[in-house]
Amino acid sequence: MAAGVLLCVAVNLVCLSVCGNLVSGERSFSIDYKNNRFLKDGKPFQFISGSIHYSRVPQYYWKDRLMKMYMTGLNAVQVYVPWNFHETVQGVHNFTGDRDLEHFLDLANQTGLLVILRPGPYICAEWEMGGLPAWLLQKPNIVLRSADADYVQAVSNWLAVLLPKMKPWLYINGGNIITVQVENEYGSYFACDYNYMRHLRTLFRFLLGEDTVLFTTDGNTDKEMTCGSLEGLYATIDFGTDNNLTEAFKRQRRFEPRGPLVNSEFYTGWLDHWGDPHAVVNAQKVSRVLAEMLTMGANVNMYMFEGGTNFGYWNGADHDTRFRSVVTSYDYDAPLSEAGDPTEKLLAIRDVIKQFRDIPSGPMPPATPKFAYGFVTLKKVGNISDLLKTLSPLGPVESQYPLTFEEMKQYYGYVLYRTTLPRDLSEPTPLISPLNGVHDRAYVSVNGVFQGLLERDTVLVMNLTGQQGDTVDILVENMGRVNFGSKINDYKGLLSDLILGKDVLTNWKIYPLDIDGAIAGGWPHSNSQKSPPAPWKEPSLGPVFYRGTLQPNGLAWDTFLKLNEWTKGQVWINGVNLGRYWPARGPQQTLYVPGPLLSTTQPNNITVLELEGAPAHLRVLFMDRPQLNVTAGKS
Ligand code: 6GJ
Repeated sequence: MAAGVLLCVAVNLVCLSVCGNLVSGERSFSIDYKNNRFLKDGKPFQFISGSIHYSRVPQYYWKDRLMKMYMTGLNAVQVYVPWNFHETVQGVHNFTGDRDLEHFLDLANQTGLLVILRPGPYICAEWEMGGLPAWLLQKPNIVLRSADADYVQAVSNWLAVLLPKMKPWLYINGGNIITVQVENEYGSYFACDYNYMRHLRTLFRFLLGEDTVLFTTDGNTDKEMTCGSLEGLYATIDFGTDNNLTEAFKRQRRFEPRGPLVNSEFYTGWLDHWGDPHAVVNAQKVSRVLAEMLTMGANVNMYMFEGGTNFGYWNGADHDTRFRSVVTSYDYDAPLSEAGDPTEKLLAIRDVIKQFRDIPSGPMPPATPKFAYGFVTLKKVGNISDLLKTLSPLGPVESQYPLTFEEMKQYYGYVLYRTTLPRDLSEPTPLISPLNGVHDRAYVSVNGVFQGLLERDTVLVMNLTGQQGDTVDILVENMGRVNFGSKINDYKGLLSDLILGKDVLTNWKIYPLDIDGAIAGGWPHSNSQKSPPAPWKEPSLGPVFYRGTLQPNGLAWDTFLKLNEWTKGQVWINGVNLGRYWPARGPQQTLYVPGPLLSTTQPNNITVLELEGAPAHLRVLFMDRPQLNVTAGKS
């Protein structure tokens, strides 16, 4: 009897180690180093995945997008978790509504999609500061993405909140998360701090358990793979359509001689910066290279599959030779458009996947209906300088010298800096930030009259005129913090003194502006908070608020807002901050308006902050299609 029991136990142990829990019927997901593949429940598994960012799609559309991804034949989705989206204010965690990550995971599970989770804590993603919360910059000279004690403490506190929420969602625990990425392309960061990565590995292991498949992703160079990979974390690589596949996967093999081939970010498109041409990637090229990788047995995640939108102030920026802010649309020329519409690229990808696995039978869910609601004429509410009681109810902070957004403990949007002219300026007198310290755009008015702007790296001087004692208002806009490279500790506001002629401007009144809070409270549409009618009707230059209403017509369909001949600003509809517009630069000319945010019965409140100059007609247009590819001067 004893021998029989021992034999049975021995067989079980052998089977468990070779086949992965077949015996117990438990769920398992692991790496089969012998046969260079993943195993799911003991069987060979190849993921065909697509990236979707829940933080860029309103919750009411999550199921729609996931269903379209499933019907394309994907068996997994790859998801970033932006730390600053969930802990915008230090110590205050928000996982509700559009931030309800577990609801998103559940919808993916219901749809039959596994999840590749990428919780960072840094994620890049053309997201504000690469997902890191700006309050980290409270500590001057903090070394982000390193073993810096303050940074590591904040990271540990965050992951101690997030990862226990994720543990039940692990596939091995009954959920749908099959693998978890540690950090993001760490090899592309200057610090190359192995102690930081070791700390993350310890944290992830402790909080998720020893059996989770943890991995890293790095760019297609030896240096990046060297600094980004770490023993115990499976090293994967990312590259687009213009790379030599054999060479790229040979590079991955140099770091993972055994195990599955994985391209964690196969670029199906690319991002747009304001002022650059709209980026596109050829659909045939994408489908051809995808077919080649799947033929090699590689696991592929398509970045992006559904890009979505940088609502509010969530866009990031790049800083290579100069600061370049990412546009509001994250369409990315992805297989699903920003509005979730299937494209020719999606159909081409589906045709490829059909060659490798059965795809679900049934129709591809169609594009959501779009409606052209037509023109709305806005009315002027007032100059931002005249609205400070509403927008900055606690009043200004007084300081001899300018304070940054971070010192003001306001991290996003706009801050108004006010001082007075130190002397008469009968001749145009240069105003400069000698250390290029305007982060990122400053709109300058004297006694409420707009006189021009300064822009980081681009417009470093402007001329002022006026009389001693005149009020100088400088509205500074955070255009999004750098999300890639060594400049991610991207402080905002007036980072250095402003010099006017020979004078250093001092004695500042600095107004943090809670525009979103005022609008959420009903301003400027509600009677109780309606601003007095502007003394004049025609638009004026500089930062001015306008309002209007889109009358309901019984439909709440997606639409696209075009601000033709407007210059640059921000739009809110029914209290939702749709993001930035900048038709004067492009290439984005329309803002995506998700239908469900519109009312079918009540007037839809439109609020526009125009920063430079509105057209005389004050009209905006709701169209039934997007326009993302018209760059200024190149239309
Ligand atoms: C990835 O690295 C990143 O992991 N990536 C891009 N990198 C730009 C590198 C410039 C030298 S562009 C699109 C993606 C996402 O940012 C992703 O988060």
